Amino acid sequence: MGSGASHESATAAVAAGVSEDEVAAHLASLDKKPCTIYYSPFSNNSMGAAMTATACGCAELKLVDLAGEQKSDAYLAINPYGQVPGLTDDSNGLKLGESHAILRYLATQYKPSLYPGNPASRARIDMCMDNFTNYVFLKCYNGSINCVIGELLGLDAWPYPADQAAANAEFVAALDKWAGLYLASGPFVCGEELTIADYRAVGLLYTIMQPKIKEKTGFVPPDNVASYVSAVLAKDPAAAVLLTENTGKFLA
Ligand SMILES: N[C@@H](CCC(=O)N[C@@H](CS)C(=O)NCC(=O)O)C(=O)O
Repeated sequence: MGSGASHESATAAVAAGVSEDEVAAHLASLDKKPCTIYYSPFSNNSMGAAMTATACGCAELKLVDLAGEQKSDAYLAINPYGQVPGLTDDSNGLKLGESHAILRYLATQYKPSLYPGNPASRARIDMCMDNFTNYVFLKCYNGSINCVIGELLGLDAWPYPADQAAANAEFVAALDKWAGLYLASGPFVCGEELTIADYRAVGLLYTIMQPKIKEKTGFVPPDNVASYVSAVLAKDPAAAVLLTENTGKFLA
């Protein structure tokens, strides 16, 4: 990827003795970034990719209009499932869908400290992200969150639950379980430094703290989740800007 030496990835560069700061300086010097991240402000799957790519300094962000652009032939050539996020990397021709695959690729290729350690450490990050998606994120579709987003977008895909208080309690239980597993030692999911697991989780966790969610559903996030979001945004001001400008404006 260049950076003073010729290396295929930042992982290889760092292993060869190049510092991540040198990799970052090289990326910052480029007129055109190698990657493009295709995203929508209404999609926390894609906000995670947008924040990670911004932290890596390797990508331009491109909005996809979820009114149909995601099913266009041009976009299906990037992500055959017609969803955001998508990624292209001009340096090697890669096209990718699937948020977790994109986060792992971005870190491995451009900023390995975001996906650090040996296979056991990385497996822990993988498990955290999969746990989050399967047991927290996907709960939003029938519970406290997507009903509000659906209403604001004029979609009837996610009606309000018949028993809002029960849905809220179920979502709090899901958050408590995940937070108990991954936020207990903090300040971040894997300790002292941000990893891709934080970028995977923080978009949704920021979303659930927004005023419109409480106004429409009465949902109040657990205190430890709110503190965690504040810690992530304080650590990465660029992520804070992305969330404030996208999710925050939408749900103010
Ligand atoms: N498993 C996929 C899910 C992606 C996904 O559900 N994307 C949604 C937005 S959050 C989307 O593009 N929806 C529009 C559609 O399905 O047409 C991932 O993690 O990237």
